[in-house]
Amino acid sequence: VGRLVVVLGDQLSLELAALKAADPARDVILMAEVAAEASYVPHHKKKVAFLFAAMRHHAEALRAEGWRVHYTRYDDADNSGTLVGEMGRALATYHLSGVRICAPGEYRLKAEIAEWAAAQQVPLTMLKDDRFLCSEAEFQSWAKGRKQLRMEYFYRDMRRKTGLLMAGTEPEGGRWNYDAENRKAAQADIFMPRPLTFAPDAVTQEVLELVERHLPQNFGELHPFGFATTRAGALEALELFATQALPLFGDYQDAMLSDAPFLYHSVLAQYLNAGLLGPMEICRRVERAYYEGHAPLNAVEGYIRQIIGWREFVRGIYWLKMPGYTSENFFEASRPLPAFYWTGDTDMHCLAQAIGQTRKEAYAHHIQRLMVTGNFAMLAGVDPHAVHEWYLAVYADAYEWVEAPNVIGMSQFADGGVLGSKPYAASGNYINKMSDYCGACRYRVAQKTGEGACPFNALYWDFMVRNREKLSRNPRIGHAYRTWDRMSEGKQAEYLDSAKALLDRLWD
Ligand code: FAD
Ligand code: DLZ
Ligand code: SF4
Repeated sequence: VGRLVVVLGDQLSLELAALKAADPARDVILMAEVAAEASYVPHHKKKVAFLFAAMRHHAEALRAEGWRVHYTRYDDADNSGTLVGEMGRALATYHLSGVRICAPGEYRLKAEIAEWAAAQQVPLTMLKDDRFLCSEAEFQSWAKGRKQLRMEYFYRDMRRKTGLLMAGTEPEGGRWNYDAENRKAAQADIFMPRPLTFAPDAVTQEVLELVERHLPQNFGELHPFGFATTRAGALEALELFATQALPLFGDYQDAMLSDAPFLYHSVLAQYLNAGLLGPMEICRRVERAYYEGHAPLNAVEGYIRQIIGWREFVRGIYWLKMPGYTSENFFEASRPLPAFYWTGDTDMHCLAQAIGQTRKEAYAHHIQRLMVTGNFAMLAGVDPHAVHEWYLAVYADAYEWVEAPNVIGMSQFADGGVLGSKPYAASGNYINKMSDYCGACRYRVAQKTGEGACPFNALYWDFMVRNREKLSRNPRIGHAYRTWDRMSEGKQAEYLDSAKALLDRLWD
């Protein structure tokens, strides 16, 4: 008797471990579009459309390879609405003996499937997802006994393990990290290649109509839709990035410009996280650009670090800390998320830009996520769980295993310093340095307090003062409190009064 092989919406790879272990003659593959997955947060319409269209194309690719695929469409009359419901139905329909699946990326779904199988007495084989370079067990043994978990040391081990940018046992160029050469501010007249866009084919068109019909309340704009929905398209997008944008990726990695949503970023995370591309093939392609002399070492090293360093590191932290990680709240922040996070309707130009492009593209780059939307929510004292649910909904690349450590840990410091060593709190000055936003803003970045002052300025000090007890022992923050203590009482009161006035207005 054959088995049911389940392929989840973010497991769209023909190399998946669950397929390698399966038998096309006897086993049946299940793929299912279900309401439970489409609605556990109000996912961006483009995210759902991308995933469903990519799932449908992948089902075709599997059939072309000789697999028998049972595919549940979202609007099938007998769709039970959950993945375990569809698994139960398929087991009965095909008289199969059990389920084989690669471990889901999210704790929630992994637990649900395991509980269902135990309750139904369905034999379940959950395989390690070998699309990652570092397994959960490897990360745990790396983390064990370390007082602090720091990405940089983990990253060096990943360089050694993969051999990427290695000259024997030494790092290429003699240094592990070239960030000192990165992080330039951008000017509006630099040339920027746009990421490739793809005209929807008939399969994708049908999905777009489905999303419009069934998920009209979800966040974001569905049209125009230009994501690749096949592996071939994703490979083209990788090629364009490696040849056009990569050379300046490092220089402008932290820059922000009005109406330039992508700059020199790769916009590949949605393909990588869904399985259309693999981390090593991306890194090898990028590494080749260095050895062939097309891209400098600072760009190539910086890019590879994001994938084999940060991406693997945050996944390790996720599995180390779950369950419970998404409820952490170090600062005990409890305010609701301001409504403009959903509409983009705010006079703060930096936030209007970051949220506006998020609505349009289901995309914002790292510094927008960290230093604009993330920073503001932390300074304003928003409940980190609400912030987490927003990020999980609005980005095409968002799955909890990668989103939660970035939001709860890196951006909100809600884990108290497991992932990062200090909060990424910044006043308007940082945003002004790294962007052209402030010149187009109704607020004045140089004005610290009072009507017309940049809200980040007073909120920054309010945040620091509010959390002094929790932060003052942190050696990387002490200097900020020394600055505060040197201010006159009158100045301090102006900051705190301005912040109070701003906070009183935020939730009107
Ligand atoms: P590039 O800038 O071109 O970077 C290359 C690749 O490196 C990305 O595709 C991604 O795979 C990887 N990468 C870079 N930084 C990180 C990081 N910090 N963690 C993990 N991978 C990284 N990334 C997600 O994939 N999904 C998320 O839901 C997500 N949520 C985030 C939330 C916040 C608050 C922050 C600060 C960051 C978040 N990130 C997330 C990380 C990063 O912002 C995105 O990976 C990146 O913006 C995706 O765009 P890109 O493909 O153009 O990336
Ligand atoms: C994100 C998502 C969505 C929107 N829809 C589906 C779906 O209908 N069917 C499916 O198999 N997977 C979907 N996914 C991806 C899953 O939520 C993802 O596999 C888990 O979150 C684990 O990472
Ligand atoms: Fe943002 Fe302040 Fe600059 Fe306006 S002035 S764009 S609110 S940082």
